[in-house]
Amino acid sequence: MHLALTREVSSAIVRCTLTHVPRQSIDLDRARRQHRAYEAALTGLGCTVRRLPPEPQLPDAVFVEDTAVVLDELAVLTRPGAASRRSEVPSVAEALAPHRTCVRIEPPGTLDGGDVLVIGRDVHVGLSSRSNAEGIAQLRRLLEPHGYRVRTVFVTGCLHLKSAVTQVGPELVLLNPAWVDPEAFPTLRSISIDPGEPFAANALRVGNTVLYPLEHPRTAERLQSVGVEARSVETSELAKAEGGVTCCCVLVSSSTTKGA
Ligand code: CIR
Repeated sequence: MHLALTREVSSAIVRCTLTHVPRQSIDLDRARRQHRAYEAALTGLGCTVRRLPPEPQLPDAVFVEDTAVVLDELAVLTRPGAASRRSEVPSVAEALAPHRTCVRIEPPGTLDGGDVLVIGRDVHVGLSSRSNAEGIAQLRRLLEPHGYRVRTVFVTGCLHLKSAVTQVGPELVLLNPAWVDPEAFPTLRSISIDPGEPFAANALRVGNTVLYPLEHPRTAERLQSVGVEARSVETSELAKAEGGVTCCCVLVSSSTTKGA
């Protein structure tokens, strides 16, 4: 159903970029164990997991989501807002080339995949410290010819749009109303996170199931109460690097392949 590109946790992760969370010590072995369990969970949901080459010099390279936006028609290689992350893109470009026509965000545009939430033909893009107006304008020019609507969404207090809101059902989003205005999604139903779990809005939807962090049990109960089927994964170590469940893979739908 999906190819899932992942990358092992870099041995340099202790030097990761941080914006909204204080630095805490990260246990590399534990982070890698949790990451392997995450990959196994993806496999359990029907994905074929393909690991990109390791990047021992690039602290944030496990967060592959930020390097590409993959749609059925094409893939957009991003220009991450953090300059330290731009060398993560070439290996992702190489892995995507057999599957999609690839286009790029060019300077002075910046865009992180974590700011891009695709729901049907609507592409919601967070205007954040990582994705600038020029990057969003370029994305709009690249996607509108394919029938997508690109909408700018304002986010505050968090790293990316998908720290604040993700899709958890066909017409349902999970969001933190302190970080994103629910009115930005007028045509969708929304459910709020438990206020005691501010980082709980990041869920990864694969088919009709969501991979969801074990660390947010009260929000998990809310999801369950509205019928969302969730599978738990431990994310405590990568959360210290400001990552969540969407960040650690790039999903490539195999229903569409290049040239098909
Ligand atoms: C960064 O600041 O870029 C990394 N430490 C965390 C990136 C997480 N990515 C994501 O939410 N898509």
